[in-house]
Amino acid sequence: MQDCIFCKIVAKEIPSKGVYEDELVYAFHDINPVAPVHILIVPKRHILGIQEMEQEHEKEVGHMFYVAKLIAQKLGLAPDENLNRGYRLVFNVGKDAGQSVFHLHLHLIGGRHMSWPPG
Ligand code: DGP
Repeated sequence: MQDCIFCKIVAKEIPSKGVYEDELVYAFHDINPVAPVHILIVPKRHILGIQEMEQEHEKEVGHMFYVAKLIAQKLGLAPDENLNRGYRLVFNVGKDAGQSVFHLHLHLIGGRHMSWPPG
């Protein structure tokens, strides 16, 4: 999609620090990390956000979670047998929730202790 920053990142027209890529998704480091690890997982196909998700997008959205798990394992964030460590997976949906880029993306955040509820 024209003028979509994440479409341009997927197309490598804008540089990014990639960590994973396959036919459905691309994952890269967030430019403005909120934790020691902050990765964005985006579908290659332009989807505005979860607010515009259709059933036909289930494959991509499900895959985004699986890829998040693989990246978290690779980066040493996966919970151990006592469920210590861990990470957070977040979709911001709409402006009140903090969505600022309107191309679907899953935040993978970790490497520090996190509190609940989020701000
Ligand atoms: P959200 O607020 O949920 O829409 O998250 C958008 C994220 O995208 C935000 O954490 C900052 C990140 N971001 C915005 N522009 C760029 C960019 O050009 N490169 C990278 N790597 N991240 C970006």
